[in-house]
Amino acid sequence: MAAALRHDWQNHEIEALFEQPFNDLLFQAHGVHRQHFDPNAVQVSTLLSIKTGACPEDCKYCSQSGHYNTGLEKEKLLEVEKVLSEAKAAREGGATRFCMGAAWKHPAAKDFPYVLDMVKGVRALGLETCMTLGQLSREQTEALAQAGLDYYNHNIDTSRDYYQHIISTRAFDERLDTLALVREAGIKVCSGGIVGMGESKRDRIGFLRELANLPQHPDSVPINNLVKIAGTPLQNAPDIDPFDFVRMIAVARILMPRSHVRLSAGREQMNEQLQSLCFFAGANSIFYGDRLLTTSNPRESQDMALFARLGIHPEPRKVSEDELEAEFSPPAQVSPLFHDAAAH
Ligand code: SAM
Ligand code: DTB
Ligand code: SF4
Repeated sequence: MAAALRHDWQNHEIEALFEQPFNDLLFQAHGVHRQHFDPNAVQVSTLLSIKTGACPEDCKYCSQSGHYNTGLEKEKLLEVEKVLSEAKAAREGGATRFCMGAAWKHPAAKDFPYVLDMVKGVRALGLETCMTLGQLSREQTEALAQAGLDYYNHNIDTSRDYYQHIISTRAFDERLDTLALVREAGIKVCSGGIVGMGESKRDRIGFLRELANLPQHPDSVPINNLVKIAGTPLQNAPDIDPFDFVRMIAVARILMPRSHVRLSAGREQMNEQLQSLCFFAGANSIFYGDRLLTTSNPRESQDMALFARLGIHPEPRKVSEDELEAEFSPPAQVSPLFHDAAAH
């Protein structure tokens, strides 16, 4: 029988997981993974930046912060129609979730009705919806839930102690406040962070401990490997040892056995062998599509080929109860990912 979920992890226990020999850690993580998931299924999400650049926050890793000169061209909030045509293309490509990100500290009242229309429109296409818009008020979380938003992404990014070295324009606890509002509104939580920002091993432990000890584990946990952006204070951050990156995935899997752990930004800088180790260690979600928000991602055809070589298939989208009640049938998804993987 699967062990009960824990929310009382101590630093020394997490440290002991990390300190195990690599093979022991991977064996344990993969065992946990198999207890809870099909080990050959990977959830596939596509990202779109719906409002780019000129962000008032000073996150030291980000191409979109207005505090640094990264040469990024800023863009106003995209038209709803444009977002829907991108979502359609993502669906045709085989994605089951569409994640929309905006470079805001928090959404402004004038933009919010458009954001709600995006949620409704993307959902009507038969895709799961995810938004990441910064800090939210209770009214906003409730309106998003009402519009049918499935997931809200709001990363804690690193340990509580290291946070102030990475972002000075907001406090760690404000992130937790928004996460609590998202949960209370009944929206699924997506929260994770970044490694490779010069953080210590202790910070990596503290970061995962913070997520695992939330009252409820995030449904989705993105682990990003820093994409170094010229012009940001972290442009020359030291690379994380690739085996330590795999260890992060493995420990996240053990601490949060039922959450999807996403191998997120930074895949383009990883070879396929490293990515497959991450899948073995318990990663079961990726960002799929040639672009992340402002940087590039492996080409779709490359990911399809990798899935096929590994015998991995995309995880089918779960149809929600209200959709079933409305006898909604999502458009038949002729997923090239699935067909390619099945052909091998
Ligand atoms: N502005 C909103 C916020 O910060 O909550 C949403 C968008 S923001 C770009 C979403 C997440 O993307 C960040 O929390 C961070 O974890 C990740 N991210 C941003 N830039 C990154 C980079 N250069 N490398 C890796 N991850 C990055
Ligand atoms: C997350 O954890 N990673 C995504 C998503 N949530 C919004 C963003 C990655 C951004 C990578 C850098 C860029 O493309 O700007
Ligand atoms: Fe703004 Fe989000 Fe980038 Fe921070 S991570 S600068 S909040 S877009």
